[in-house]
Amino acid sequence: MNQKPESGHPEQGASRDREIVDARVIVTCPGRNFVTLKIETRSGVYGLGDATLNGRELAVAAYLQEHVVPNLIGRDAGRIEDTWQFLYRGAYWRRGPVTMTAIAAVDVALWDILGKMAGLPLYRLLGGRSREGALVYGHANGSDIGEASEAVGRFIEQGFRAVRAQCGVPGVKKAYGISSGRAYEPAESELPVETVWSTPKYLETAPKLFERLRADHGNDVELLHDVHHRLTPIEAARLARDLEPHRLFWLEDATPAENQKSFELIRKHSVTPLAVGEVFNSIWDCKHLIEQQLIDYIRTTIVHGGGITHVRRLADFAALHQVRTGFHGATDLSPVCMGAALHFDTWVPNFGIQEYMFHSDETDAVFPHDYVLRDGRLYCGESPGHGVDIDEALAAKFPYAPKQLPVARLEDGTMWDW
Ligand code: GCO
Ligand code: MG
Repeated sequence: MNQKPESGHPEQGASRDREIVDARVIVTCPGRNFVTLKIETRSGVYGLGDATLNGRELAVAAYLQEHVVPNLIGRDAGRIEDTWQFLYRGAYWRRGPVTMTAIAAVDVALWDILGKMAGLPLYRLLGGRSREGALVYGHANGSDIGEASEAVGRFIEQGFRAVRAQCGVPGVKKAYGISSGRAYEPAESELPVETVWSTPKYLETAPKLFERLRADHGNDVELLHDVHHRLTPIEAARLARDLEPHRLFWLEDATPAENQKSFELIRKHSVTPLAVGEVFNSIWDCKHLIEQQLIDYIRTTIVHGGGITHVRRLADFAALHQVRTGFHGATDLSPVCMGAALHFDTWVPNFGIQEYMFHSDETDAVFPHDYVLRDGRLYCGESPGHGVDIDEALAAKFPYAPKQLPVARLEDGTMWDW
């Protein structure tokens, strides 16, 4: 890869400093698995990128180790766009969650290096502040409606202005999003847990949950709900219409979105705002949804959407169609992704909301960071780059443990969407 500047080139010294001399994939499991890419330059400045894909961590680690890292050594870390184009076009087998998560890890690490070399926090490199803090939503859940309402109350007491609410469904053994004590962590076993799903029972319960939440907590708190891809378009339209009186901030993943046109059916029947995209990995997964204004929030985040370089294009395209960002931010996205996302949230003009689930204390110790939660908003720090580091010695103490996400079947055994 001929990137060496001609002798006497004005940039010669600087670009030598930016030369990538090492890139390492760090897999650690402080309570759950994370994959991190660390790119080091000749100057000693290094950058970090999150490469975690829940349940498929080693696929991304191998993609990086075998197919990306050898191409990075000797490159100019300052050529962020060119590296992105090289990794995207050069993959030949374009897009997909593994490829785009690997590209994202490189991209974020290079933006982190740029910030550190420039002595600027990432949001300054993107265009400066559009807001002080990023409105966040927490995850409240309960085994039944009463417990869920109590959990929502606790988040309101902690200062959250927006809360996602999920509750158990009578007759459904393991409904989505219901934690057993500690923070909800779906990847709980080496092989997928098989769960049984009943849409009729769910459609009976969900409207009652939000009727109760509005009765208990009033209209000021923003309420969100995640269907997690489980309804057909017409069922999603029914739920969105049934929830209209409760004025949700958004209804998420109402139906699987490979068929982007299916959202036209939901839109025709309801004004409940719609969010989708945590499983998307490129602008092409949501182009129709956005340009036809079939959704209100796009959830595709930095770690799975090809990094800052691609998600910035996606956010700008969304802005043209009055669609706002609502980044995915579950515990299976590392603090490195959260750090980069918060800088993006601080800059992006069409910001909507940021999902925020508390990481475990072990995770926070492995990934020291400078972002802080205050009065229902997350504030990125002023450190150069994205403000998140990794304690490699501590990370080494948490070996990888194979974990996969659950699967779901209908009561008659039909394979369904988890
Ligand atoms: C969310 C997501 C998570 C996912 C998890 C998968 O809205 O935060 O739906 O709950 O299930 O990120 O790894
Ligand atoms: Mg979700």
